[in-house]
Parts: sequence; C-alpha cells; structure tokens
Amino acid sequence: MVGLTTLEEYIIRAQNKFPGATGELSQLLRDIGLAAKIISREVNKAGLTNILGAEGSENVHGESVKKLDLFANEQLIYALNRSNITCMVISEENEGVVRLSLDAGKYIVYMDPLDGSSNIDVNVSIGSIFSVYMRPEGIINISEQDALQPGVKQVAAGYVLYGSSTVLAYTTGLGVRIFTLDPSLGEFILSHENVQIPEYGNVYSTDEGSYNFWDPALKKYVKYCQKADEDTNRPYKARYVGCMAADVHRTLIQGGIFMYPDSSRYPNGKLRLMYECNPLSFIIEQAGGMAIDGERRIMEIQPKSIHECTPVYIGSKKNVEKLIEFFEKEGRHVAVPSL
Ligand code: P6P
Repeated sequence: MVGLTTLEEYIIRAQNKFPGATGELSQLLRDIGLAAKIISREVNKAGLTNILGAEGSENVHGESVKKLDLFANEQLIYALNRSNITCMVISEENEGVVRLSLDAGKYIVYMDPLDGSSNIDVNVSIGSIFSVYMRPEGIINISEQDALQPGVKQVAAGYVLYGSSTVLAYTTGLGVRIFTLDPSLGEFILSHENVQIPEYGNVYSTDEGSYNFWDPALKKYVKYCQKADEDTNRPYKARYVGCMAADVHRTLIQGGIFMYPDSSRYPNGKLRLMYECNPLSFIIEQAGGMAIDGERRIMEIQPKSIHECTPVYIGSKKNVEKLIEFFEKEGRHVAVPSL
C-alpha cells in the first residue's frame, strides 16, 4: 500500500534515527499497540458477548468494575510482560504495584486500561491511557516509592481511543503522532504526524452538573465561555463525553479546554495524576498546549501516592491562559513556567 505507514514501521524508523537506541522503548510501544488491537476487537463486539455488565467487584476508587476493564488490564499486563523490559506496572485496576521482570526491566508503566468504563454499556467512547518512566539508576529491588516520579520524567505516553474508529496517539518527547486502526489490515496506520493543538478553540468541556460545587473563579470562567462575543468566537460549544481520553483527543484536534476541577465534592479533583493527567498532559504539551492543576504545571507535581488525584485544566494555550486570568482575579495564583 503506497503511502501507508504502519505503527510498527514508524516506530522502527524513529528508532533508527537514534543509533544508540536499544530498541526496547520501541518494543514496549509495539507491545501496547498489539494489546490495543486485541482490546479494540473485544470493545467492538462487547454487545455480542456476555462481557457487558458489571463484573461485580470494585476498583481502588470504589467504582464498579466492568468485565472489559479486567480484560483490558490483563491484555496490557500480558503484553508488557512478554518483552521482559518492564519491571513494574501500576494500573487503576490494581491497588498495589504489579511486578514483572524485576532484574531486566528498565521501564515502569502506569496505565488506565479502560478509561471511561461507565460508557461501555451505552456504546460511548472509552480509552486506554499509558505513561512510561525509567527505572531509577542502580535500583535493584524496585519499590512503589521508585515509581513516584513527576510527569516531566516520562519517557513516553499515549492513549488508545475506542470510538467511531480506534486511534492510538503517543509521544516520546519528539512531538505527537496519531495512528488509526484499519480493521481489514489489523494494522494501525499513520494518520496525523507532528500534531499541533490549535492555539485557541471555542469548545469547553466539563461536567456542568457539578456547577454548585465549584470554586467562584471557575463559575465566572464558564459564564465567560457562555457569553456571546463575536471577536472571541463566543459562546463556546459545550462538549463532555465522560471519558478523559475522548475529551482530550477532541481538544487536541479541535482546540479548546477540558476541565475536571477541584470542588467541595472533590477537594483534590477526581482524575488520577499518574495514569490520566500526566500522560495526557505530556501529549498536549508536546502538541503546543498547556496543562495545569490550578496552581502549577501538572507535570511538575511531585506525586505522594500512585493513585493520587488532581484537579486538571488542559488544552489550547490561549484557553488555559484565559482561565488563569480568572483564577488570578480571585486570588488563586498559578505558577506556570513559559513552556
Ligand atoms: P464523571 C472516567 O471514569 C474518568 O476517570 C475520566 O475518564 C472522565 O473524564 C471522568 O472520570 C468522568 O467523571 O464524574 O463526569 O463521571
């Protein structure tokens, strides 16, 4: 197929540009790509098997676990275990760390195997999110503490979105590329190279049902989004899928802002720092956007626990900067270094 570049070809070509590369990160990305194809196949036939419905158990956050969550978790852990290059996996579906090849594995992988799983039974987009760190130098007996690294130390991150088509987006710090799965070939095909998020967008995305729990600054910002003004293309459109990977993917392509704020209901926010906010912040920053927690850059947060939550405001630079103006007016200082 002239002009078609598969994920495998692209990863190998990218690796060949770095003579010193060992190929291990490339192998890890290929393993995730394989797991994504297997998960996509199950997601796309979930309605036809008995895989729908709650499996009955709950994850660490007390959320009911759907059978597809467990399937995705197993497939990703199995894929990462095959290549003997990952020493530890931290998953939303596992309370503790999952130890893999402790002697050889040079990578630590965080993941949300099926993000937005409440959408499964109503056929709305769901996703898988991953974030890759290096095992600290010289550490033999790796522990959970060694995995508590800030997002700026990620060596790779990405997501798979199981929507109208299945797409896989990733970055290794050299820009963002997106691949679309061609089910007839069983291959992810390069569809967007060096993705740049629009500098400004007229879409805001948040759960407005929680308006009464919000901070005054956010209430005023959302009212600003809703106010008509031709020069700034307002009122904005409101879009909210209930799956962070889907809402951030739309924001990456169309521009705008996604917000899951701190509130009286979730004082530390609801979304998870290590396997939702950090990886998606890496993607958005690599595409020229911004991601903050309301006080600082998301990727500069020093994590204290592997499942900790954070508020998140992420998207086009100009949209996040406008929100920061509203925070500052209400006395909430935001320290955001120029990126
Ligand atoms: P709510 C999915 O459970 C998730 O972790 C994110 O993917 C999504 O953005 C958010 O929670 C949805 O939360 O409170 O609107 O259901």
